[in-house]
Amino acid sequence: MSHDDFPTDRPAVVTCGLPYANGDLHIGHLRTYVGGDVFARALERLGQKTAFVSGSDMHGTPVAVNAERAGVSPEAFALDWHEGYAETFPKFNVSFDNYGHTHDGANTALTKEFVRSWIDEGLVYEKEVPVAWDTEAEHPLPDRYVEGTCPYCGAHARGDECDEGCGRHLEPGEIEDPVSTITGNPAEYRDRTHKFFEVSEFAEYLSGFLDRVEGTANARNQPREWIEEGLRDWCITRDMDWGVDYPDEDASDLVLYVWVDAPIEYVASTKQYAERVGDDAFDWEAAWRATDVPDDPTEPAAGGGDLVHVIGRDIIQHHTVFWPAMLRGAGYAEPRAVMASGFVTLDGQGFSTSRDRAVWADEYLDEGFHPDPLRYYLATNGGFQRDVDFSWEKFRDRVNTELVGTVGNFLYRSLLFAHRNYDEAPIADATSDEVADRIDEAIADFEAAVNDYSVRALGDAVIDLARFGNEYIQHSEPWNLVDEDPEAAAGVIHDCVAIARAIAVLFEPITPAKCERLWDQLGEPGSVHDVTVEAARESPGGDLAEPAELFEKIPDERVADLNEKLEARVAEVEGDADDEGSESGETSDANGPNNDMSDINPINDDRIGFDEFQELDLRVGRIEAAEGIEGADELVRLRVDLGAETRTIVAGLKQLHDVGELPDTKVIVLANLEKAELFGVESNGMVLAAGDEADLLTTHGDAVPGTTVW
Ligand code: B3M
Ligand code: ZN
Repeated sequence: MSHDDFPTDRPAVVTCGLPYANGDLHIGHLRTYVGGDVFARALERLGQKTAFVSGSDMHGTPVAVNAERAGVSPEAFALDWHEGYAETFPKFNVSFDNYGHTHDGANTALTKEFVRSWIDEGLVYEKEVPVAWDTEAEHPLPDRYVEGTCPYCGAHARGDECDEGCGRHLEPGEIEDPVSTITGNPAEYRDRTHKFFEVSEFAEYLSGFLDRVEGTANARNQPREWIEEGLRDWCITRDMDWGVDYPDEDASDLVLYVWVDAPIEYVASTKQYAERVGDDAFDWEAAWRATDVPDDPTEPAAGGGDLVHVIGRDIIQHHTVFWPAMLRGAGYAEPRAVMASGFVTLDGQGFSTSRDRAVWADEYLDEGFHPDPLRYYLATNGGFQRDVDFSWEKFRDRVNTELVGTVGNFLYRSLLFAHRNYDEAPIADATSDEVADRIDEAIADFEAAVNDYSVRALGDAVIDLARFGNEYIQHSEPWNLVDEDPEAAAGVIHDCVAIARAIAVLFEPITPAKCERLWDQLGEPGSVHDVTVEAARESPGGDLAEPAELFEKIPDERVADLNEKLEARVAEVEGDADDEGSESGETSDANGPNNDMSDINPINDDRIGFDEFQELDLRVGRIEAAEGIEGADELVRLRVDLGAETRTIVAGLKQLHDVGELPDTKVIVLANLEKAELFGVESNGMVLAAGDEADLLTTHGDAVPGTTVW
């Protein structure tokens, strides 16, 4: 089933993964929230009724462990961080319609309702499982209280997730060589009775769901492997005090696993929003509840709205396997899309809270930077699912070139000229056809970006329009026309103001506060946050205010100063303590190379001769078979027909392509590349692909496998 394009006549809900209420936010964390906010605003600009919700994740061991270290109760600890987040997000113009938390009554009540419906449906059973135990502290060791070795890939892992290796969720009892994080002692396994949710019942349903779900390619493709290798039931209780109590007397000593009540907050938070604004403004049940759940597992439930989850790429399994099963089991609608963002690295390396190697959210603002340039950087620096790198140099370059040089420059020269030469917005009869068409094209690009779940393409739509604006004003030379042909000059300026107005509307999702200021400068009534893209087509008519530069250039000295501060801080911490390395759960080199391939590199001026080119043996190939490689979350093993022979080639395509659809694709292969061993597989050649999304190079005619490529 393919979904209707946005905007639809259903209510949409955009959610952001809930931050654990357990520590400071740095700009790496902000990527998902900015991405979600941009997407929600873009939907609203298309006229889609949208609720944008999230909340703090208050429960579980991520909070309990840190609260224990801080010597305070988990509740007080989590509430404190929660209040901080609730203040920080709006400072970055991340404007949730509701930002709740998982410990409030709305969520705990709804969570219990979910669990009761699963019990009623016969989807919950009891089983004895080995639970890690610290015999010295006499303490059960759920989740982050235990560390050890992942049984799937051998990486160092936490009790419930292989955070440094294959990314899989781990069930209690699975981790090998368990060690207590309380005492550092080897842990013992003890049998305990726990409750299980029958995820295995949903295998057929989930496989169909993955065919339907939209969003980024990693979220659509990665889970197939987990389903194909067989779904295990999910332990939904823990031996802890902190959490939502299991809603049944026979297990009153257990709390629910944090991943049960956490996503339910998406629903609870929407409900809180609806209760505040009234059902007419937003009907949470129409958005979330199914009107009918068919018995046939291949059929989606009827009813519901357009649910879009924006998350980090480390929690794809929770959102594409457990969560859809949880929803289906409780009579709710299914997600329409999952957008999973890559991580952010800092100057090529992981952020590290313990080493203070981070650009903190508050610090960024305290340095006097406006939030919108950071939003622009985070939203557009790479495809959403790719890891991106932040450095002050790269930030400066993007701000100075694109925001100041392209957008700001166009706006300032157009509006200044208009303001100086005309008392009010220069009203020609209408926008010229050329400019009206170009604005229509930008609107079409914007709509396509939303339907493609690409926040980056939303930015491109505006930058391209501003580039056009600069060329247009440059070649039309209104400053020369103003005396000779004032009417023609007024026409050009009208066109430029029309482009400026369209920029204000179309750039609103990414730089909302700056666009509101631009809207005021244009003398437009109301708020740009309330208009739809149709407003980008309307003729400008406001009284122009004296324009001011919209974006500020970042001088080189500023960058040097910021780098020095960061280095000094890291050196100070390193002087104080041994290097602990990147903390688990934070971005680090282990999360993949710096894939910041987004910027178009200048073309290499170092020429090579034709002879050197001929040394590359490039051939047409045809993929015969493709499969994932155990333990490698990006790699696939391809069997490629090269005419004279068939080769095994390893390629980093797993997160970017549907592996099942690769066979029969024609590709271009560098056939005489040295062999290399990757995850135990010998790769004999390289498949060529372009850019961030690994767009595979192919042929457009009938060239057969083995044909040489020149
Ligand atoms: N609290 C944070 C994380 O694992 C976790 C997300 C919950 S989303 C429902 O990234
Ligand atoms: Zn693993």
